[in-house]
Amino acid sequence: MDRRTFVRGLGAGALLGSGLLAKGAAAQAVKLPFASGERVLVKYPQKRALIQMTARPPQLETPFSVFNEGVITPNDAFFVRYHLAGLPESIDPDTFKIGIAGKVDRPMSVSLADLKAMDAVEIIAVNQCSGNSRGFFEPRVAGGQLANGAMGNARWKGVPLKVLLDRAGVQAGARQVRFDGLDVAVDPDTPDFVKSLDIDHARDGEVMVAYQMNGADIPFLNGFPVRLVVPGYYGTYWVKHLSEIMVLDSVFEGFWMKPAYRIPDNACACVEPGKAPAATVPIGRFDVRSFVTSLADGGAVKAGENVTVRGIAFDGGYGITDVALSIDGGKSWLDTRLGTDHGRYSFREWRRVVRFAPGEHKVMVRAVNRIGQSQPRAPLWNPAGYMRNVVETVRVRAA
Ligand SMILES: Nc1nc2c(c(=O)[nH]1)N[C@H]1C(S)=C(S)[C@@H](COP(=O)(O)O)O[C@H]1N2
Ligand SMILES: [Mo]
Repeated sequence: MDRRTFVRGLGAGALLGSGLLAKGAAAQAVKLPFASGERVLVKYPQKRALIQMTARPPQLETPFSVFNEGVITPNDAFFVRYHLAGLPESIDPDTFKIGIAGKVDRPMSVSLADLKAMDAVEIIAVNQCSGNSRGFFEPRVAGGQLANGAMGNARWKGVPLKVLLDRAGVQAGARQVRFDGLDVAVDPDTPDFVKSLDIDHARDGEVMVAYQMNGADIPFLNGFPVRLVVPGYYGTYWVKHLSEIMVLDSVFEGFWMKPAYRIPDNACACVEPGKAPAATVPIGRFDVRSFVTSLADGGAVKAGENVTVRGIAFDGGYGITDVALSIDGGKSWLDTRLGTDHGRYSFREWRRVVRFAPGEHKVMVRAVNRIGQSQPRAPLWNPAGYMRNVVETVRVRAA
C-alpha cells in the first residue's frame, strides 16, 4: 500500500466497517460506574481497543488504566470525539491545503509541505472534552455519557497560528478567527462544526496548527493531517482536519459557539441543579483536576505495608503547584511529591508513599494551581454537564 491508499483506507467507509468488530468476535463489554454505563471496547484503525460511546460518528473514550502508564497518552489510546458523521473519505497529504482568508491583506493557501518547511514549535498539552465525566452528573444531563477518559496529554508539533496570521496580514478591525475542518454533517439540518477564538487569543503565539502528535503523524481520528491545538482550553476549540482559517470583523455566533458549548456566566460556571443560567459565555480554560491512577475504585491494597499511590493533575495553564492526598475520606491531608514538570499545560504526575490500616478506605486527591484555584468537595452542576472537577474519591479495601 502506498501512503495515500493507506490514508484513504482510514476514511469514513473503512471506519464504519471497523466500528463493528470482526464478524464472530465477541465485543468485550465494560461497565462505566453510572447507570446505563454499559459499553463495548472497539478497535478502530490506528487505535487500540477503546471504549465506544457512539459508532456514528466515532466517539471513543480512553480506558482509565491508560493514565497510569505515563503522563503522555499514547496516540493509539487517545480519545476520539466527533459531532458529525460525515468524516472525510480520504485525505491526500500531498494535495491537502489550509485556506486563510477574510480580513487579511494576503489570502493564501498553505500546504502540508509549506507548514513543515516553517520553524516548528512543540508543546506538551492536555486535550480534554468539555463533557469529560458528564456521566457522573447528578441530576443526569443530556449529552455523551462519558466517564473520565475523554482527556489525553500529548506532545504537539507544528507552527504557531500567529505565524500564519502574520503572513496573511491581519487587517485592523479583526475581532475573531473562525476555524473549519473537513468533516461535514450528514443530516442537512445539522450545522457544520465551526469554532472561533478571539483575535488576541489566536495570535498569542501558543495556539498552534499541529501536524505531529507524540512524534508521529496525527492519527486520522485525532485530526490528520493538521489540527488546531489550543493549550489550556477545552477540546471543542481543537478543530481537526483543519482546512479553513477565516479572520472576521465580528464575533462568530454559529451553532457550536452559541447556543452550544456555553457555560453559566459566573465564577463557578455553575447553577443550582435543574436551573437554567441567567446568562452564558463560551466555555474557555480547563478548571483544576486531579486523579488517582494507581488504584482502581473497589480495588484491594496490602495493609500495613508501604504503598506508593500516584496519579495526575492538570489545569488550564497556570500550572499545578500542590497536590494533596487523603486516605481517610478527607479528614486529613498529606503532601505529595510532584513528578517532572513538562510545562504548565501538561499532566503533572504526583506520588506519595502511604500505609493503609486493615479495612475500607476512601482515597481522595485535590490539586491547587499557581493562582490558588482548586477543586470543590461537592460537585458543581450546569445544564450541559461541562467542567466537572469535584475532588475524586477511590474506595479501596486493605487486607
Ligand atoms: N473537525 C472537528 N474537530 C473537532 C471536533 C469535531 O467534531 N470535528 N470535535 C471537537 C471536540 S468537542 C473535542 S473534545 C476534540 C476531541 O479531540 P480528539 O478527537 O482528537 O480527542 O476535538 C474537537 N475538534
Ligand atoms: Mo468536546
